Amino acid sequence: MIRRLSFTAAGVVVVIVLVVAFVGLFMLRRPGALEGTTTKLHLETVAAVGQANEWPRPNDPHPDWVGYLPTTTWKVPANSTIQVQIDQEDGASGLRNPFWGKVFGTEGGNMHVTYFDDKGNPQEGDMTSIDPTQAAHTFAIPDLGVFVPLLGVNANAAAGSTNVITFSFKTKGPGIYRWQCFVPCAAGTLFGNGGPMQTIGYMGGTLIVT
Ligand SMILES: [Cu+2]
Repeated sequence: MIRRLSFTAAGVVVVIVLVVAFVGLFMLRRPGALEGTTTKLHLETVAAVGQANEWPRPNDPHPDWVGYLPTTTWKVPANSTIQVQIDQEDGASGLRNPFWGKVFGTEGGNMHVTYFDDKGNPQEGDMTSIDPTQAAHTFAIPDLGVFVPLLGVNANAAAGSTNVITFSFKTKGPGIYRWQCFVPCAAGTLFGNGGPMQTIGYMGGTLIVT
């Protein structure tokens, strides 16, 4: 009887240790916030965080996940204009809802994009929308009405090419605003919406407005 009890107790301890390890190593582990408060966000979107050009994350627990880099938690001032540059290195996954191919909530209602055409030649221009099938990711802060589709790198562009997307938007009062990608870009997960789409530090995060 005592032996059976001690087996049970040992089993319970093992389960507790595993749960704590799971929570600590996988659920709570996430990149820290960008240091300081800034009005300029410079970000990189990649097909695999382990192969980023600008901000590699060597010890990331999911090196093959899509992600925004260097991190997805940013501090910005209230009632200010925030300038954003996104160096977009991923190919297109396509939007399930074509509505999100349109730009909303940026200053001027548009974005500036440098990209590569079907012949692989560099192009640039202001855009108010993109072909929804050509979206790699989106930058969206629903509570601020900001939605920016990020054009995927053309398959005919040279390997390692980057599209550069710039735009600005205005913050409102202090608070914590959730932001996320709306492209089901998590290849290999259910409907593309698992893994990095559900984990802070990859395709979603928080805008801390102070
Ligand atoms: Cu995405």
